[in-house]
Amino acid sequence: ANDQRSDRCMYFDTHGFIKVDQFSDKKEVEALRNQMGSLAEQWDPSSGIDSFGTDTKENRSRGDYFLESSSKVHFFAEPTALLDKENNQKELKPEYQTDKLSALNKSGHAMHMIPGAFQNYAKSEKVRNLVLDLGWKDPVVPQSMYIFKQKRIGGTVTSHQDSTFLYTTPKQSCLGLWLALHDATLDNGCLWVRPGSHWESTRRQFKRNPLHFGKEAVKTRSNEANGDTSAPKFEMEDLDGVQQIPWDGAIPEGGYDALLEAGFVPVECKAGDLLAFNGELDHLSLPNFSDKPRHTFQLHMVEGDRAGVTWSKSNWLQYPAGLPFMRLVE
Ligand code: AKG
Repeated sequence: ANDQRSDRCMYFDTHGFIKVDQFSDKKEVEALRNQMGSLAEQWDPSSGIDSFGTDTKENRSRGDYFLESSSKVHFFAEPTALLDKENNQKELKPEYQTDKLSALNKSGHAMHMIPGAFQNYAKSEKVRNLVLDLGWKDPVVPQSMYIFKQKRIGGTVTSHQDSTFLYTTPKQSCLGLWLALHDATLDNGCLWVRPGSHWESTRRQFKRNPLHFGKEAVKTRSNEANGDTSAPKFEMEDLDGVQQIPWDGAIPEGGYDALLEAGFVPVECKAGDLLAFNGELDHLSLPNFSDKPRHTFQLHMVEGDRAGVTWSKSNWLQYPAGLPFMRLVE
């Protein structure tokens, strides 16, 4: 068992990711999909909804519903499934009103904080053992995400490193556990990774904009009737000294050649397979035009204070005062 462990560690260290076949059995995969089914069923879109896409403009303009999802379960629809109403409000297009699930892009960011299959999985011995095996010392879980990648309308996830969104100091320490809840294939938008890219530094940091959240901004805000400032809530900062790779964002039309040339490889998975990857590994997924959905559940962890690592105060995701991130090791 020891040899096996060091093999997977060595592969992970070298390439930035590993695939673990059948990490979850059929029963667990079904329990996870079912819990999301009932959460979505209970969700009333008139109480809150927003869209989710991953280009730079969409990243910067996220609003309060996103911000408040840090320690809750909020639902984000595909932009193409929503209609704009007055005052920046959105609603599901009529064809999705009786089938809310089919409109969803993702749910986040604290499924692991409520009792049930998500939490059982997050706290499972196999998750803890894997994470410790891969070298994490004091792993804590800032967020979980359920990505739907729906049949026909499931959108692109542009190339990015997760450390951009889960930034820590004095070093990056993010680890993503991406669990396939359906078979993920080239047809329905499997994940693509760029092996070895985790040796490059984090090239961008997604930050709370001080012009919105800082003291000056609060002053401005209190003068405004609608309680908001004109400064966007978030900014995407290019980090000094990091060479920008030619690939960032847009997915080319027509074929996979350009992606392969840029060094990306597709990782097809069976339902229950897991990809564990370093937060600095570049990855993306293409749209799903097929007639099969491709659900996944993701846990993102970082090192905690007992490993000498600090969660950046600039990260978009901040818990309410007094609520700690879930620890994997007591
Ligand atoms: C992420 O978890 O950071 C992803 O990029 C997920 C992409 C996907 O599942 O399509």
